[in-house]
Amino acid sequence: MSNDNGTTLELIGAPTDVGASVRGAGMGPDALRVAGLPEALARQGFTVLDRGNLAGPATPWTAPTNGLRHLDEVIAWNRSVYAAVDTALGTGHVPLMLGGDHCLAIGSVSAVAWHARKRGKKLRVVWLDAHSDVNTETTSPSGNLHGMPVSCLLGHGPAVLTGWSGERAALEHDAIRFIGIRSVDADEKEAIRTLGLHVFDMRHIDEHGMRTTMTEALQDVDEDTHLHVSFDLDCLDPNIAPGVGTGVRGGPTYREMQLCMEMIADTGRLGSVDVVELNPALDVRNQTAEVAVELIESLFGKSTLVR
Ligand SMILES: [Mn+2]
Repeated sequence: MSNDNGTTLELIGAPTDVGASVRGAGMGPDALRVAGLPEALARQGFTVLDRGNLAGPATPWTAPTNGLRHLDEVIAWNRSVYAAVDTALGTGHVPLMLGGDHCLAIGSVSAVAWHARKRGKKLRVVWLDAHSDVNTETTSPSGNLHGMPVSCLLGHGPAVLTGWSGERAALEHDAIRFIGIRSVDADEKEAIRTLGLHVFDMRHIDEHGMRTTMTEALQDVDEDTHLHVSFDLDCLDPNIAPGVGTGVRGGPTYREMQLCMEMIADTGRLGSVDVVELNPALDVRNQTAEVAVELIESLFGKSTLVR
């Protein structure tokens, strides 16, 4: 291809709602394909390898056991995601894990953390979300694991879901920046304080703007940093992204989110991405998937303005 930019992106579909509260996120990967994600990235000069969808257990929709819902199935799906992301990174490719719900970030970020550690790279995770996802089996009101991936990655989740990166904690508390947060349970607020997490909530964005917020969030990203973006589509305001299971009003606007993505792209350090919680069953004419594709284009360096 004449405009080949030398980077290969691997699309890894993980079609499951195993950690979610409502059904439908399992259709997310195909909705992103229908919205033209592979073609859009190819037009930007990337070589795009669509690995198709991983296989895994059906969601049983049973009640939680010991505060955790569908734990065995969550482990199985995350093992598959870990293996696929590990393979992509091992080949020098950039993995895009298409969820699926946000529990799948346990597998993907653990694999990224293992690679970063092996190469002596600093890992920085940008967590774009309405929620802080830092519940545990003792604090979660629902037992749904899509509300717990951050705890697991920090080494505080159930033992079977921690330590996959070679250390108990895949992430140190100061390796993650939360953007767009506006729905935090009381116990999660306590956890954020106790753990010393860096949370840029909607009030911060309201008061300082997205530009200052992202400047702060990306401040110490340098040439030795592997940047991972975990993009929960419920970060967006439900007006522009209705196709999510747990929407919360008052999120970033389309333009604010574009700027967020463009500033991440400007670092030149993006090495892996999750796109999760797209729920086509709740969407309107696939518009959330289409917005997601436009934002992912910006995340990979397409400027919406002429520069
Ligand atoms: Mn989330």
